[in-house]
Parts: sequence; structure tokens; C-alpha cells
Amino acid sequence: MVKRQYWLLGGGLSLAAGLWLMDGLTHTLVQVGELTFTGAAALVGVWWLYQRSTRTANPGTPDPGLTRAQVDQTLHQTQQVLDALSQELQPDLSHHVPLQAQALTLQTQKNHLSLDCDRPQLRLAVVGGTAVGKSTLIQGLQQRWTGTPTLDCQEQTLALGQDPQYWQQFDLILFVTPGDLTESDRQWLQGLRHGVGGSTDPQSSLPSPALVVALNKLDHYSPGQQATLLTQLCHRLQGWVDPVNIVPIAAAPDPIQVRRQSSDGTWHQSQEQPDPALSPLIDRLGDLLQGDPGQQLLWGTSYRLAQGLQRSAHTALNQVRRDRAMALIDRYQWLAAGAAFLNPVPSVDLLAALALNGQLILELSRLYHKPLALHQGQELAATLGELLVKLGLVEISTQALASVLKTNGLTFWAGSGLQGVSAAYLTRMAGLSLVEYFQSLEGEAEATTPAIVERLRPILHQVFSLHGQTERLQAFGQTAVAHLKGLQPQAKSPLLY
Ligand SMILES: Nc1nc2c(ncn2[C@@H]2O[C@H](COP(=O)(O)OP(=O)(O)OP(=O)(O)O)[C@@H](O)[C@H]2O)c(=O)[nH]1
Ligand SMILES: [Mg+2]
Repeated sequence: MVKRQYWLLGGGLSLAAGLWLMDGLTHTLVQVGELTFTGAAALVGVWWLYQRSTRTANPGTPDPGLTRAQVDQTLHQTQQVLDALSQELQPDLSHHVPLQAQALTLQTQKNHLSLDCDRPQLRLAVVGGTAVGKSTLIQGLQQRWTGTPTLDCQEQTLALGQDPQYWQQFDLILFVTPGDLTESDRQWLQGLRHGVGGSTDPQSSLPSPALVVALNKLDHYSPGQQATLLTQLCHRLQGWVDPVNIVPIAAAPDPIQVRRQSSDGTWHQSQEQPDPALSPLIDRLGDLLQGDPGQQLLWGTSYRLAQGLQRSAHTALNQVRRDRAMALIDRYQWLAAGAAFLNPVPSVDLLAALALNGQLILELSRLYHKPLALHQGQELAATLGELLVKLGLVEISTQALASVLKTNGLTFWAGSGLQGVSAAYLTRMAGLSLVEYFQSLEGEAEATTPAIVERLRPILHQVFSLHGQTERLQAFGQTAVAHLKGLQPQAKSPLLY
């Protein structure tokens, strides 16, 4: 508060002398002998009062509770996932060349991030449309900022559609506008909001980069217009950017004509270059960056980036595991197909029991490092089989497969052939659902079979509806028939539906 009042009086006067008395008009003639401070004081007053009345918790600053220990813990967890990834890639590296390359890149990024936590420089993105004054502002900031951390200013253009995640790497984003927001500005800000801290973002609990908005080229406007513009900006960004983070500046005000009266009473006219008016921004950065708040911003970035790396490493790990899981599912689906084909069962309900293999469940659980006990694998297989029947998925799948096989002329060995294809299909769907289930687990696996089944229920629905489209069923049916043809027992005579 003391600082701001000081700025009001001291900074306000220098601004006034520098530019705000120009009444916003370039080349305005200023009579030094008749200066009045009313205009500047009015604007500063409006700005200050507006900020006081509308000040809210700033969603653009990091969670003040974030500690270095939390950052270290996240980095440690990221390393654990990376270790698991490299370990699981080892047995068949040649099958996973791109993933191996990705794992190495992620590890390099993680190593860099561990050091990055203690960097003495703040990464500041200066963003805005064309010719809004970004380069000029960076120059001015670099000349005037003497605090710690030092500023690593990076000029960035508004690339609409650019991945909002890109902005996660910055500690602070300084958005520059020379007036009211344009449509592109609005779109970009919306994208940023949703990408790095908006309410629709599932990662919204992560601290986001701080956002400061600089209203530049203030010398182009009269005090009245300046006040209106500031109010408009505060209004447009309400609920997201604290008004205290919306600052009026003039990075390179236009020269002004000055008339001076000499002692002999004659008037002389000359052109003068006002100083850049950056103090509202410098003051605000001082509040945001020095001491603990600045440290929090740097930690916030490391924390976000570590979380992002961890997610990428998880995705890669899931990809490796999924590849292995698919090989397992393939093997078990053809086992089930062969069994049903060679020894047809009298009802589709029994088919489900045949398709659900406890051994497959056990192997998948081990692959995802959530091992189930032998009895639990068997129990889960039986319960899942019952659930498939209860949900009507066995009946529906068998009928759908029968119809696609028929329309494709794949009608050989009707009863047993269809059972073979259906058994393979049910095994595959159950296997894919289990893969989704294991992938969705964080921390410990569910302890009891009913709890697992409860979590599997919606997954089963999703997987069956995703794979139940006609084209997919056709493709599967054709592959399965081709597979079964290789198993065709001599004794069997072709049957038709
Ligand atoms: N009147 C006035 N002109 C300014 C101000 N700030 C910058 N300018 C002028 O605006 C023009 C563009 O400034 P730059 O700093 O090059 O803008 P930029 O955003 O980096 O431009 P690009 O990189 O081309 O997008 C230059 O002529 C600056 O002198 C200001 O506060 N007032
Ligand atoms: Mg530039």
C-alpha cells in the first residue's frame, strides 16, 4: 500500500511530466509554464481506486502452499516412471525404437528440470499482436529491472491454435496490448485460460504461469480514454486476471513539442522525447517476483513441467504395456476360439465362461504390476463372465457377429464357427476392458473382486460400444474365420445357417 501511494505521488508526477499531460495527442504543444497535473492524477486515481475495489484472489499466481519438497517429490515420482519405462523397454528394444527415443528425450528433460528448479532467472514471455511494442518493452525492462530473479524475456507472437501447453514453460506471461483487446487477443487469452489454468482443464489444480497485462502506448490516448480502456480491460478479464495485474504503460512515447518561455519573455519551441513510462509495470513485477512470491513462480513452473513429463512417461509406459497386453490377448482369444470351435457349448452363456480366462487376467495384472492372487483371477473371470451375460453383451455380440458373417458369405460351420468367432471376440473385449482398467489405476489396485467389477462395468460398456460398429465386427469376423479355417477339423461337415 505504502509503495503504491508513493508511486501515486512520485511515479505519477514523473509520468505526468513525461506523457500523461499530453492529453493523448501526438505532437501536442505543452506550455511548461502552465502545466497542470489534473489529468494524470485523475487517471492514476481512477486506476488505483478501481484496483482496490475489484481486487480478487488472482488465479494467475501459483498456489502459495507449493513447497520445494512437493516439487522434489514430483520429480522423484517422474524418475520412478522413467525408470519403469526404461526397464520395460529393455526386453524388446528393437520393437520399440520410437518409444526408446522418446524415453531418452524425457529422461534428458527430467535431468534438465532437476537443475532448472534453482535457476536464478525468471522465464518471462512477452506476448502480443504485431507491433504492439513487445521488443521496445523488453528493451525497457532489461534496462530498468534490477531485482532478483533476473529476467529472461522472450518475445512471443500470438500463434492462434498453438498448443496452450507450450506456455506452461514460462513463469510469467506478460501480455501486451496497445488498446482494447482484439478478437485474436481474446481467442488467444481464452486458449491460454483453458490450457493452463481454466476451469475446464482437468489439470486446473496445477499452478499456472502468472499473467500480467500491459496496456501499452498510453500516450496515444487522452486521460479520459485511458481510464475507459483500463476499466474495459479489467472488466473483460474479470474473474481471471486481478486488476492489480493490469498495468498502464508507454514503452516508447512519441516525442512532444514543448514551448518554453525564456527570461526575456520570448517563447522557444523544441521537440522532446519523454522517458518511457514503465513504473507501474516495474512496481508490479517487484511485488510479484521478489522474495517468496518469485520463488513460488519458479517452483510452480518446475512442478507443472515435472507433472507434464510424468504424464508423457506414463503414456509411453502404457504404450509398451499395451503392446505386450495385445500379444497376450491375441494368444488367449485364439485359444478360446479354438476351444469353442472344436467343442461347441450348448448355450451362449457357457460361451462367456469359456471365453473369460483366469490365466489371461492374471498375466495382465502382472504386466501392469498390479498382481492378483490365483484365486482372485479365477473368481474375477467367473464374475466377469456372469456380468457379460447379465448385461446382454454376449447375446448382442453373438447376434451381431452372426449377421456380419452372413452378409459376408462367411457361413461355413455355422454353429461351431460362430461360437469360435464369438469366443475370440468376447475374450478380446474382456481383455481390452481389463487393459483399460489396469491403465486407469493409480496407486494400489482394488482389493476385492466386487470393487474391480464395479469399476469394470462402465469400461465394458465403453469397449463393447466402441468395437461393436459393423465395420470393426466385419474386420474381426474375417480375421477370425481365416484363423479358424486353419483349425478346420476333417470330421466336420460344412453347415449353413
Ligand atoms: N507512441 C508509442 N509508440 C510505441 C510505444 N511502444 C512502442 N512503440 C512503437 O511501436 C512500434 C513497434 O514497436 P516494437 O517494439 O517493434 O513492437 P513489436 O510488438 O516488437 O513488433 P513486432 O515484433 O514486429 O510484432 C515502434 O515504432 C515503437 O517505437 C509507446 O508506448 N508509444
Ligand atoms: Mg518485435
